[in-house]
Amino acid sequence: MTATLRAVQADITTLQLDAIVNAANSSLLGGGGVDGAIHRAAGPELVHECRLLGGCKIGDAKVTKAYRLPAKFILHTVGPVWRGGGHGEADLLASCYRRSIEVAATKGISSLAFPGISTGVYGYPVELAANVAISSVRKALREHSSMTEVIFCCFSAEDLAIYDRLLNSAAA
Ligand code: AR6
Repeated sequence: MTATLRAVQADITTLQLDAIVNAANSSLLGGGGVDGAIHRAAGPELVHECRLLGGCKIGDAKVTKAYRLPAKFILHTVGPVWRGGGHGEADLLASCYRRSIEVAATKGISSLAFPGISTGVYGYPVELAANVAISSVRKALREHSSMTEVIFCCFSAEDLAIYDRLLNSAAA
């Protein structure tokens, strides 16, 4: 089966899919941006479960339940801080997308949405990050045929325009 890959503009906490991905920090204990929004919407049980996970390395992903969210699970991944691009940022960011899909597959998750990991507080330029995101997801989907729907959830219209353009170009 080929998964549908598309971009939408939305608040990721509202999406009714098997799972949403959180752009967390390595403590997994919450923060600002999408992480803060997810913790607020999921409720306080989420941080209790996160405390048991012992943190998460940059480029890795861990899974929790989604509590009060419409989704069933949350994949928590930790993106790299942008330091100019010469510090392995692209490989680490690609790993976030790959590991999220790998961990999702172990839970039988077949639909999930990603935010623009690292493109907020962590400063990764959006278009460079979107190229990494799209190519990493396409590659991972070739190995996880149980995944049927992957959404790139953009917070702004500008980010959505970038994703739409890249998804429609053969080079992405
Ligand atoms: N729905 C979808 N996307 C959102 C939402 C939302 N509700 N809120 C923000 N975004 P950021 P990072 C977008 O800063 O760069 C946290 O404090 C936002 O516009 O949330 O990976 C963590 O604890 C941007 O495109 O994540 C870490 O310390 C994208 O989500 C640190 O920030 C990611 O922005 C992680 O930084």
